[in-house]
Amino acid sequence: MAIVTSPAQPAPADAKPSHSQIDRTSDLLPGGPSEDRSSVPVGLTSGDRTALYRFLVLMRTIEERGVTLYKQGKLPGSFYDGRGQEAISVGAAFALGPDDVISSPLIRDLGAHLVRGTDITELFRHYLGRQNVLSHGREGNMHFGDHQRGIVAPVSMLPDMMVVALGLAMAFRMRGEQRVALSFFGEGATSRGDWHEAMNWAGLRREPVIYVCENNQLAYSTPSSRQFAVRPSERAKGYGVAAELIDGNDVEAVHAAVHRARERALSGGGATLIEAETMRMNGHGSHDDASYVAPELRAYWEARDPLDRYAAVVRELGVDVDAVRAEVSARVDAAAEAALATPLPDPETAATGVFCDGDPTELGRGGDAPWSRFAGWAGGAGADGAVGTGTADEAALAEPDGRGGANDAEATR
Ligand SMILES: Cc1ncc(C[n+]2csc(CCOP(=O)(O)OP(=O)(O)O)c2C)c(N)n1
Ligand SMILES: [Mg+2]
Repeated sequence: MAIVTSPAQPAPADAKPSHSQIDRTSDLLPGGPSEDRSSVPVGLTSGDRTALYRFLVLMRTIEERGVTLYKQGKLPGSFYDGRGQEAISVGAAFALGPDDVISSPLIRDLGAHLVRGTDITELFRHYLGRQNVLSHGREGNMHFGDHQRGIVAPVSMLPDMMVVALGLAMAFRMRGEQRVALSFFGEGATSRGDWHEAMNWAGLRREPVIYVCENNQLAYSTPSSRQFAVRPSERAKGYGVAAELIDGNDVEAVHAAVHRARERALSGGGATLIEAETMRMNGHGSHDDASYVAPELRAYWEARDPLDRYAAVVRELGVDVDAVRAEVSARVDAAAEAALATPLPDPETAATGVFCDGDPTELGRGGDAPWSRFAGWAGGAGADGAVGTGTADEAALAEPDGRGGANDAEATR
């Protein structure tokens, strides 16, 4: 039987829209089928919700400071941030278990590092090119990871880390380990060949991998309407990969979708692509004023700011959001000041650390993962309900009200 792929009636010669029509703002606004979203919160305690809010505020506050430092000429290169997209990396990382691996957080995904407990003074030292444990002052962008925290450092070629995540997932499946790999990437990266190769293999072999596509409407200055005819979550069917289109500005929707994808992966159901719809609220980097973004598009998303929306949720729980913001702001101030007072690396060390010295460190720390809300259930370091115990930053984020612990009555998992 013939498969008809073209319309029965030929399109009139003048039907092809012009670029100006393609680029009209209304094409970029959510509506129609994309409004069909699912957001079932999974097992979040009030302590979890408070922690999620703090992580959102922490990411926003750190990145606002980064932009300021760049504009003051104190931060070399450029600064890349995820303003407006905080709910995605925070919500996704928060849904992972202690053995799961992130490969990798990219330039909009600082929240994933924060959830796993990266020290924010070290982070500012890294941004500023000072001596630090993350990159030793070798660069100031987001190219760092932490094997002990189960984070693989990214390379810039997009979306190569999808393929690395796939390899990790294959290894987990072949070894019979109950672990998943999660990869972040933008919608622009789905136009590259590697995306198709990774999706094909993930679907074919039912790998335990979670792909989180951040559809922030733009790839540098190119709108999605000039990137592809079919959105990534709809394309997933063609590869045998489960897909969800979600509201990327709703941290609990992101958390729930990643939770579902993880359950699917661990039960042999294979890969999931989550397309999280959002908006990049700043330029591609701080050097880009994003003057090509229509003001009404920005206003539409500003009214759906993920922090404002979640502040309304946690206020209902009795959280003093102003106090959280003030506390986070003070911590970020202190971290930035400490980083500014840190010396640059010794030029004599420029060639050290280029190649791996000694044995590679283990990827992830299993049930001893202090960052994981699942650690308590696994009998690990989180059993006291703390977010994490590894650093002063983690301790400052800890909530004493039983977040994620084994005895928490609100936890449904
Ligand atoms: C293979 C490849 N080509 C080009 C680039 C340069 N580049 C870096 S970010 C970017 C835009 C990516 O857009 P998207 O994937 O939508 O991510 P976003 O920046 O919106 O988060 C480009 C073209 C790259 N890093 N890798
Ligand atoms: Mg994009």
